[in-house]
Amino acid sequence: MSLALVLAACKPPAERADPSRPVEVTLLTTPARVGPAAVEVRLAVDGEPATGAAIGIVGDMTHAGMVPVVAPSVVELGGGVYRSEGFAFDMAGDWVITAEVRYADGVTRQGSLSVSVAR
Ligand SMILES: [Cu+2]
Repeated sequence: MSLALVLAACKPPAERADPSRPVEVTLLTTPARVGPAAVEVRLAVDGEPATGAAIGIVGDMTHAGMVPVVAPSVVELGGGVYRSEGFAFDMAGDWVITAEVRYADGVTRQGSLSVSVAR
């Protein structure tokens, strides 16, 4: 328990939830299976769609010893909606997809989604 508290305390400000800048991560390819998967990220700032942001999408498994999967690119569709290109799950199990966002004004935030991936 004390370890969890220490880890939580060490999180940089960018990883904390910010109600004024929600980062909504959605898996469009369902059910989640090993292979290509489309990930969508929706951004808003104070209730308005956030355009012109740069986003990196990374998938990590919850067990040790795995190389993270990085989406080669993320395209902006407009209206605060962004979509990964080339992301793929390479193993069945529990994953956390993290979107690292840099807004047009330079502010950074993160959003994440936990996914159970089937074979
Ligand atoms: Cu794994």
